[in-house]
Amino acid sequence: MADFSVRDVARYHRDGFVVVEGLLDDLTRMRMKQVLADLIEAARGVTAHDDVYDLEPTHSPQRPRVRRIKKPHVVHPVFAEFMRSERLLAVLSALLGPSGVRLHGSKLNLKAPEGGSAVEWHQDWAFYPHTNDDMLAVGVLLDDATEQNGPLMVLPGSHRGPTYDHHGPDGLFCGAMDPARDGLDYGSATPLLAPAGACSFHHVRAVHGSAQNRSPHSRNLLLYEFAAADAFPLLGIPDWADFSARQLLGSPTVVPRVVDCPIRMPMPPAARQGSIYENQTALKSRYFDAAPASASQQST
Ligand SMILES: O=C(O)CCC(=O)C(=O)O
Repeated sequence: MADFSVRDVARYHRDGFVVVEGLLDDLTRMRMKQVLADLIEAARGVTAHDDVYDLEPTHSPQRPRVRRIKKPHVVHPVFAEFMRSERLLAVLSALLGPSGVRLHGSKLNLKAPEGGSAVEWHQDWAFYPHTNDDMLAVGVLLDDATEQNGPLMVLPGSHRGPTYDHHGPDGLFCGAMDPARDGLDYGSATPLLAPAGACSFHHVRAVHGSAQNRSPHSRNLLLYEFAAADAFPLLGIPDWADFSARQLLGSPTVVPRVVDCPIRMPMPPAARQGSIYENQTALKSRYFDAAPASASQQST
């Protein structure tokens, strides 16, 4: 069982992130990696982004390159089981407070060796503002996170700052901050380096991003987004049954807790929707190198 202490909770509130080693046991991690390998193999027959796959620009049937598995908790039970594990829920409860815990969403971001895509600086809060900001993302390391393989990086303390503009020059939401405009010292970001099996927890307002994978090893990161049960989405609840089914801890409520937080709405929507990678193609001044382009690129 992983070590998680009151000091970790304090560190999370101070820095906007914390890393807990050993939360995911090796056996489950190996099962997840096998499921992932099978999904990548099956992507040989996929030519365009769909409900499961977001593809790298360099993807081809001969050399399948997947950038993201969408909603892994729906795609395979191994990913649904871990998010309900007692050890993970105990940490979430300590970080999100007494109202309970609701899953907001999940994704599995893949960075293939030598070139897996970068993710530009952003705040998750800019995508899905809620009535309060007791929300976070858990990054489950399926592989070691190293300096070279494009680890998640977070600007410490940024979760207590403004909500930055994530709109492009055309006025549409683009899911990325403009490094030429924001004046932040991105060089001071902390890379969340840890051995496989560790989990990182970053606050929904923390500024974060990650570079291309420059190593010969894969960097596969399973992400779950969680909210306090009394945080309600400002963009609305299209399906109450689904919303309720995603509550993993605590009693159901119809009473949102409302807290004064800096909010920007992700409107009008991005020109290229589907995933953050697609949204961010609208950004003019990138901080990280873009993935190499390819004629086989197709978007949904
Ligand atoms: O995969 C990564 O390194 C970053 C992912 C991320 O921040 C996101 O998908 O919102």
